[in-house]
Amino acid sequence: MHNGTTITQFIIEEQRHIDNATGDFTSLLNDVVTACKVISNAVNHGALIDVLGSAESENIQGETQKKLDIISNDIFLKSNEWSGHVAAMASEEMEDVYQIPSQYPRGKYLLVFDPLDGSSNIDVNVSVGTIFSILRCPEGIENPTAEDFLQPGSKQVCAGYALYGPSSMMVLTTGNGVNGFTLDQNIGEFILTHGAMSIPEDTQEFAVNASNMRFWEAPLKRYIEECLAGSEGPRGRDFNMRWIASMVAEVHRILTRGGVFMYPVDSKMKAKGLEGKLRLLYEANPMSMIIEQAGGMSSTGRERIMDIEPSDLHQRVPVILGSRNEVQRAIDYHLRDDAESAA
Ligand code: AHM
Ligand code: MG
Repeated sequence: MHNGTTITQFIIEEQRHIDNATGDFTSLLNDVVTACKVISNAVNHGALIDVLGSAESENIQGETQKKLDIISNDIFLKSNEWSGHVAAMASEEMEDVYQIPSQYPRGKYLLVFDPLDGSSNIDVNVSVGTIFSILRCPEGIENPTAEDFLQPGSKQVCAGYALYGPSSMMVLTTGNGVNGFTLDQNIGEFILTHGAMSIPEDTQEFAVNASNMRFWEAPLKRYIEECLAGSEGPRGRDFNMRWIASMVAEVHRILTRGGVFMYPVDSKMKAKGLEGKLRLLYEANPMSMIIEQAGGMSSTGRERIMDIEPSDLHQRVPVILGSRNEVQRAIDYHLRDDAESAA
């Protein structure tokens, strides 16, 4: 028998401190939590319910979709369209903004999500997750368009992720610190297990897909080469490397024991006119809010991610986030390199 704080209790208690709170936001978050429980259940059952493998379709980014990408996207839409709290939704898996069906009332929030991040891991039974972000719908807008979603990350009302790993967890911020909840499968509730999560300032662990190293820009190459040189190199200490290829799992590790995560822009992407791999609205902004709220730092290497004014719903950005002293060092290398090239 548990007697811990459920996520619902936690959210309601947080909202009590906010003047004029109507309860809309609490209800919206409850629906998001429900969606994540349903996705968690589908991920857990995997091959038993025939949800693994490719769907043989492509998303707007030209990436092959997994069956679970589409199932998770539908679960998110269906869980959140009916309540009257959401004005419109946008997802990594959909080209256009999702309008609330006409039989339902519209609310004051915009819901943005990556329904199943890291889904290339799903068939090999490695952790995946859901990432979400909540924005306010601009005043007076009845039918939100893509433009209404183009708000900098600093305007997010809430950001969170669900991690479907050895245990399912939900990690959440509403701008007042970061808290983690573990799903108790027996009672179907997320219970507060990781209060006030915070990221150590220093770390000896980095996460990057090093197979792309030859395509990177000079400052990132320098940063990683110095880490790899270990105690014999300029850093004078050994570093450890991890790469799960699942951003949610990577960020969760950093929130738990520190580290730095990097998905830089490289010359292959630039040749295709892309500014990175990860998406600003669905991945970079929500994760940046969580990382900053836990005392970490998040940057493209040249600017704070949450300051970027988005220009496109599916915009991509380079991402460097985690323990602040290492992120700051990577930024310094970028800025120094830029200054030298300009001189
Ligand atoms: P996805 O949204 O299509 O799953 O892509 C995002 C994922 C991140 O979770 C992860 O950090 C990265 O892609 C892994 O990329 P790679 O396969 O190049 O290592
Ligand atoms: Mg993703």
